[in-house]
Amino acid sequence: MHGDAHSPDGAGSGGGQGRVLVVDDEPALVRVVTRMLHASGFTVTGVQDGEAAVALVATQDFDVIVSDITMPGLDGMQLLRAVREFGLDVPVILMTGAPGTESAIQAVEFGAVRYLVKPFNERMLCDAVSHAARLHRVARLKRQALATVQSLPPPPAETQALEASFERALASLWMAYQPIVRWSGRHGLAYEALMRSEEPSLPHPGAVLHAAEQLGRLEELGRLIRNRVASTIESAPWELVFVNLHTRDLVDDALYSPHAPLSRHARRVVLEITERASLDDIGDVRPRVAALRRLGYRIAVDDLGAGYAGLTAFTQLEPEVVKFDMSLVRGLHQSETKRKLIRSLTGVFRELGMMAIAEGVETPEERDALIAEGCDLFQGYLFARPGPAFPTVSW
Ligand code: G
Ligand code: MN
Repeated sequence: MHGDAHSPDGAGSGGGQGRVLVVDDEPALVRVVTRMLHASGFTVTGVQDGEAAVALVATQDFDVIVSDITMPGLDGMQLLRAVREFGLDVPVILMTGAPGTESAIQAVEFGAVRYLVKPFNERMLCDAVSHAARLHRVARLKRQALATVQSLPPPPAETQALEASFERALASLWMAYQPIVRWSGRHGLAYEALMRSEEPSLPHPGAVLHAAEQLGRLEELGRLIRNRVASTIESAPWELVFVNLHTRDLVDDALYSPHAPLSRHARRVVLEITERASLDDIGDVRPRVAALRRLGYRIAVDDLGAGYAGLTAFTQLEPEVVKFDMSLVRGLHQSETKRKLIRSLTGVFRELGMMAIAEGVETPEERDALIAEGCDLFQGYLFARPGPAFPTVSW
């Protein structure tokens, strides 16, 4: 016996020369074959019918199967077929008193390794099984080689560091909430959920998102955010919660599942889709957005006026809500151009029946200019900074 048991591919692991399954309806033959193979260093399991053999190969690893052809119930040929249907490449040796040509052809088709014609002696048996065990080793090594060649090169140190940062960001992730208010009536309308993390190397939400993008983990991040919001939403004091989606979230099946934690609260949720990113890569935006509406979600276009997205995205989304980017709001009272823009936009969105929210309102002058131009829904540091659930408003 040589060192196969300790070979890196694990062939014959725990079984010396290998693990053999012996199948024959004659108990005496099972005993004899078992004794012979055992003497040559194989680990042997013996069973007396094809059904038992199928059950075993489905749950255990064998290097070789030695089976009688003619058995009551499931015979050797059917066993061979079942093994191949499992997708197993374990070699099968068929024992027979008299091999017919027909069954021989069939057996070869299903990958029987060889026939052992009874009666056979110990050497013939052990040679056949050793040969088959080696073939199985080759099959395993080929699979490993393929996996090695196909697998991506190990990530460079930079990616590993980014991965570690991202893991820490996920572990320390929390949701901040910022009020959205209706000025007339001093009424709290909604909270926008904003991702925050305590990871210093990813100091703002954009950095966390960028890391997720580079690591191919946007889906995971999006789900975590939505599930966090879902677990808090019941204690939200006002009607609505706004949740930012990454465009990639639009192709995550989990978003559309009625069983997803956030789906159960969809009627209280407005999903924000930013104008900063293009929707061109998402082929079927309309049916996706329609599916979200069927779940009960409403849609907001975020950062309006800041993006490169033309009208296409806007018409595809047909949002219930639009949010003016803070660059339009900043210094509004000092810019006639911005005032005109806000006035026209507010007017047209009112005609379209869409809610318009001004983001990033920082000063009373900006607020008053917005009010003068017909805007009534506000979000910004002037009213409340984002904070742990749920900050109160300073009017
Ligand atoms: O892309 P989106 O509009 O979702 O981003 C909102 C971001 O703007 C949040 O990170 C939030 O902290 C920030 N923010 C909210 N209100 C204000 C504000 O009044 N001024 C500034 N500069 N940033 C704000
Ligand atoms: Mn937003």
